[in-house]
Formats: sequence, structure tokens, C-alpha cells
Amino acid sequence: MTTKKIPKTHPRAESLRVREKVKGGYIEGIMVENGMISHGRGEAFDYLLGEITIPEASKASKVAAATLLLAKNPIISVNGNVATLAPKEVVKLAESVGAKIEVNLFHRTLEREIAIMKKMKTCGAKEVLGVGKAASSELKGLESSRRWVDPEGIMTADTVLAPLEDGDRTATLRKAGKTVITIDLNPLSRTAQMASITIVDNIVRAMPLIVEESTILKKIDKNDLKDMIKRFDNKVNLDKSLGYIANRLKKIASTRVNSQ
Ligand code: PTJ
Repeated sequence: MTTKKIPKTHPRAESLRVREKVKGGYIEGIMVENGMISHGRGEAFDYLLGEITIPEASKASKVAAATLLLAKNPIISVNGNVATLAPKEVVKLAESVGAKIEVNLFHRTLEREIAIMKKMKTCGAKEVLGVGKAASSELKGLESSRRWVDPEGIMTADTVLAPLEDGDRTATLRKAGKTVITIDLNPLSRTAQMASITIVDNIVRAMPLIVEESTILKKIDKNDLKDMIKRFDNKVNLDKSLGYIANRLKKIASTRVNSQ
């Protein structure tokens, strides 16, 4: 089904539109096959959330925007799924908070790095780090291809926004003393559990929200932003996100029982 053929009244219209984007990203050589599997897992969790931005995700997005605004050297790490689903928002956020953009892939090939760089540049990015030989620094303690990073980017960043990430790199970046912000629909994933700030939401909803928050928070006193960040407890917020899913399922189960 192409985007044009998705009926507006279809209850899953938005989800189907996103699937079309996923297909497009794969055809363009940006997203890898495993990225589609990963998206399917994300969809399952989104279904449990009711495909909405829950209050805990709004809160985490606000804290993420504040953290990026206060960072000295923030980086947005882009993989195939991110470049497929939110390329324009990555560029907008990078401009808003003064962050650099770096390609960092789990299933690394030079062709995909170049395809992603081109996509980001088409969307307005002036510079894209981490492509080819530019990823010359090694993150020690990491075995996957994600260990190759740009010395001008992730290697020297104090804050890394790494959406749809794998647990190993999150752990390595945290060990290296960096603040890691992630967007992950699965609140139980290792990345979600290990990040400094976890936004349990679909990237297609979370990224525009972080961009919006960053433009609002820019006008706020830095000390107030620092207070907001200090008050935020990622573990508590994650527990509440899980609680949200559990309560929603209980509610659905009880209505179904009552209606039988
Ligand atoms: O482009 P590459 O080569 O770097 O590969 C990227 C993928 C995503 C394939 C790679 O990083 C990977 O395998 O990731 P994982 O381990 O599947 O983790 C991705 C996490 O993102 C999972 O917890 C998914 O539930 C979650 N996720 C998937 N789609 C979305 C999502 N979270 C937010 N929004 C989504 N649309």
C-alpha cells in the first residue's frame, strides 16, 4: 500500500504512513533490514502506549532539550532508522541547540554512511561527522562497529543524543562520563535502562517535541534549566512509564471482561 492509498479514516493510518517511510528508507539504502525488524519491535511497544506521547515522555523530552541547551559539546548520533524517520527534525534540533550531527552505525558500510550523510545534507545539515575515515577514534570497551567515532564529534562530546540505540554503546558512553539521552519505545531495553535521560516515545513524535521545547527553553534562565535537570530522576520516570503501560493494559482487560 502506498501512502496515497492509506485511507485517512483507517484507525492505524499514522502507523501505516510511518511504515511507508521505513520501506522508503530501506529502498534508499539508508535503513538496514534489521532496522525494519527493530521498527516492528518499537511498533509493538507503541501499541501498548496507545500511540500517544505519555506525560512521562513529555517530561523527559523537556529535560532532554534543557540538557542539550546547557551542554558544551552536544552531538546527535544518527543511524539508519533515525535518518529515515526524523532527518529534518535532527537538523532543526542541531541548529536550535548548537549540536553537531554524526553518523554512527551498528551495521556499518561506507555506502550507507554516505547515503545517510547525503540525506542529512538534503535536509539542511551543513556538516555531517563520522563518515568513512573521519570516524578514526575508537571507543574502548566496545566491540561493535559503533566503536568507531569522530574525534571532532562523539569522542569529545559531553552530551550525546542517541535515539534507537543499542545497550553496549550506551554503557560505554556513560562509562566515558558522557550524558546519554535516548528515545526508545521499549522502557525495558538496556539502553532505556542505562541512559541518563530516556524518552519512551516514538521518534516521529519525540523529535518534533524536543525541537519545540528547545525553542521555548532557550528563553529561560540557565539556573532554572539546571534546577529542572537536577530534579529529574530517570529511574523514577522509567518506572512511571512502565506503570502507565501496566495500568492501560489492566484497564483494557477489565473493560473487555465487563463487556463479555
Ligand atoms: O542503522 P544501524 O546499522 O545503526 O542499525 C540501527 C538499528 C536500529 C537496527 C540498531 O541500532 C538496532 O538493532 O537497534 P535495537 O537493538 O533493535 O534497538 C533499537 C530500540 O529502538 C529498540 O528498543 C526498539 O524497540 C526501539 N525502537 C524501534 N523503533 C522505534 C524505537 N523507538 C522509538 N521510535 C521508534 N520508531
